[in-house]
Amino acid sequence: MKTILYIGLLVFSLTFSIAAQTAKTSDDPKNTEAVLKIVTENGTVTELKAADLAKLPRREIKAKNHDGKGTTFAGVELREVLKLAGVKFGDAGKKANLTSYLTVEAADKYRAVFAMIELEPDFTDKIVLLADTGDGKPLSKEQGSFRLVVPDEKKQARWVRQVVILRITKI
Ligand SMILES: Nc1nc2c(c(=O)[nH]1)N[C@H]1C(S)=C(S)[C@@H](COP(=O)(O)O)O[C@H]1N2
Ligand SMILES: [Mo]
Repeated sequence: MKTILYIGLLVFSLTFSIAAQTAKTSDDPKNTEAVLKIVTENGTVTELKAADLAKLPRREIKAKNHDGKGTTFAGVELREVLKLAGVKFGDAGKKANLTSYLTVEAADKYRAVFAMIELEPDFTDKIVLLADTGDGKPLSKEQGSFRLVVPDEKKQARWVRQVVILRITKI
């Protein structure tokens, strides 16, 4: 009897916490919720909202998916997102960017690193896009609100889905 009561209580509290989670992450028309966090090398946390990202220049790129299908992704360049947290590129930043790296962290704990210098336009034309649409439609639930698209790579392992944290570390 006691066990049934405990299980009942567990199910109840689980349902309740799931409901609370959903309420927190549901589509808010006012875009007041943080959608992405940037942690810079000194530990400063910048919480970005959808409205912050909406102000950035958008870019479209055609790339081949993991399944070999061509898709037109759209979103903002990762470099531009990092600038919102005060990260510098070009003359003001490239020296520091030579000795730091970016860890892109996903909701499922998947992670991939980029050397910051890979995002430096003086060094490379490489595109690292933080995409939010594919062929004009929002990304699937599995891909998350944002996924990286790195069109010039032979493997899609750094196309991190469900990006939630961008973390910069000094070597
Ligand atoms: N969050 C997250 N992103 C991820 C992965 C993952 O397991 N979790 N797998 C990576 C790997 S190894 C590949 S090949 C691609 C697969 O891309 P797809 O989702 O378009 O099939 O996603 C990458 N991004
Ligand atoms: Mo992969």
